Amino acid sequence: MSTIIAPHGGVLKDRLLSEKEADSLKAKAASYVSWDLTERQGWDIEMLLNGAFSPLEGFMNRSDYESVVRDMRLADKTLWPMPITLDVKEEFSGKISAGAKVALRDAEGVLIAVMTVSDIWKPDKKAEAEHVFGTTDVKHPGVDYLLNKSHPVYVGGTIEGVELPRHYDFKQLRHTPRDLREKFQKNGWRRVVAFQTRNPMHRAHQELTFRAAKTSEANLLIQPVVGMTKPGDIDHYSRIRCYEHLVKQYPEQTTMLSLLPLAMRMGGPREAVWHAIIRKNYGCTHFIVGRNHADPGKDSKGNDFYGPYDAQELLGKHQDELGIKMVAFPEMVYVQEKAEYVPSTEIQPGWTVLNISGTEFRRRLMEGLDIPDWFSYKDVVEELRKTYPPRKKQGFTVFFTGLSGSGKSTIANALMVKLLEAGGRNVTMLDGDLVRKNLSSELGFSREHRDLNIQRIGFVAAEISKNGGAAICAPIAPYAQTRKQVRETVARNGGFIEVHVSTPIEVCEERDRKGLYAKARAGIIKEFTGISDPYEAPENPELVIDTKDCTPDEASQRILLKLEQMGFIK
Ligand code: PPS
Repeated sequence: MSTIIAPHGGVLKDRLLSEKEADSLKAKAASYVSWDLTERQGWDIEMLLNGAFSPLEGFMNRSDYESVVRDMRLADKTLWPMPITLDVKEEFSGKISAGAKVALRDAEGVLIAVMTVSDIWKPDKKAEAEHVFGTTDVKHPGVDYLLNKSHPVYVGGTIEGVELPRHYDFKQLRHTPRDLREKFQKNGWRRVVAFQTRNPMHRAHQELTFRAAKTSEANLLIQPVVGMTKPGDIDHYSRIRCYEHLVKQYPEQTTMLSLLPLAMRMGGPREAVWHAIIRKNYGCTHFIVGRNHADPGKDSKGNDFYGPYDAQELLGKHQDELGIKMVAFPEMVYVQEKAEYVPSTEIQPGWTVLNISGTEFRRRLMEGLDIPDWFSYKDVVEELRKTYPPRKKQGFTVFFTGLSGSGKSTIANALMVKLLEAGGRNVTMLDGDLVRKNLSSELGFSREHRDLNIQRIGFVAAEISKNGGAAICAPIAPYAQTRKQVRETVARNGGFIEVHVSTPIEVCEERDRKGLYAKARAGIIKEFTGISDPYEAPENPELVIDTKDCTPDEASQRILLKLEQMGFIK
């Protein structure tokens, strides 16, 4: 572990042991109790070990935590806005006490660090959410994580690092604060302005960062977040390929791209102060804060959690104390008459301002529509088109739901044949009976088992859709919540079309092709859907088909038309 003093950036404390010390600690750690780090803890520990969270020396103890939550300061009054805590299961906390050593391991069991426990406590998470994020609304991703995903007990203590978490991708773009400080020094970069991003960068971002570098007479560090960002964001692989194209747009030797292994909390103003501290640790002298920095989106009433410039305001108050300068920028917009980008604050009456929102940009990608040159660069758009192919090239799932005997399988089979006839995609059938024979043979019909069955179908369908195929699922799937989960999983990377086969129970029972209804009425089959078990009809399916009124041919034709209308088939 070392303390580095560089020309700028101030004191930096990293928490990594020398190779020899690490080897000896590894041997001792075999007898320590182990905690497997969660994904977020994995990112946090990387930033603790490499010094990006300096002056923190480990996961916060109780007094630092309480002081940070309340006052944005560590117990010794050093400015630090974000709690960095190790949350563990109650059961695990029972195995340790103050003074204990805990081996912190990654998901594969690799020893990353050893923690010397100082405190164990149960936090008031609602109060934490209220103070840190200004809300307890779980629409806020930081609050949702805190209240719904993190474990109930916090453990504080210093850490000694054995090795940094391993990454196998984009290795040449990963640098520790020490690496970057050394690079800046070697390149003679005396002033460095950092730009943080979790989105692809287009011309407006290039213009903004270029201007920021010019006005602050500094070199530019583009530092995209590759840890956790806002749920639904574009994956970092695609983004980084885009940034690699974009850096070519700056004058040579002026700009550098480096990845930031940070787990964001989307905490707006507090998060901006935190990011500035991190940038100072990486050796930067300036930090760009634009509109809606680290913005969590809308709350459950549709209102903004924070004002667009709240982050700038809070960091503005603290920049002198931190010793890093904020470069505040308004939004950049394209003015048609001038054929250039200007800050939105400089727009003159009569100018035609062009803009494409994120949602509109996605729509254009999905539908394979034109994206104008004034908005982005050809290479960047091409890269994104690979990640977001137009709908006709995307995979999809047709998910039938309905009672036993409603006609799901018959329509599903007719649809499969028609899709095969049309060609262009591999088609996979996940019929209820078929799945229960091959994938879920050990499951019964309790709610728990039915949910598990549907989750498995959803998992397979999502993989098929992600890889461009067509999955046809035809289980009963009686529970709305489970169907919703499947929709969310599939829709991340493909189309989802829910078809409610709404044939009334009397008709299903009258058909009783498998003789199951008779057995259910006689009590021979228990928990039978529609008779002795619930069926929750979908509220907003893409299609409702009652087989009383139409033939399988007509029904499958209606689904084809729907797929065509949605753009999945030509
Ligand atoms: S679920 O609820 O989605 O997991 O059900 P699924 O996997 O589609 O299985 C339904 C088929 O299993 C037969 N079967 C039963 N259905 C409902 N309730 C009970 N108790 C039951 N026991 C056996 C039935 O043949 C279903 O097939 P389909 O094709 O729907 O008629």
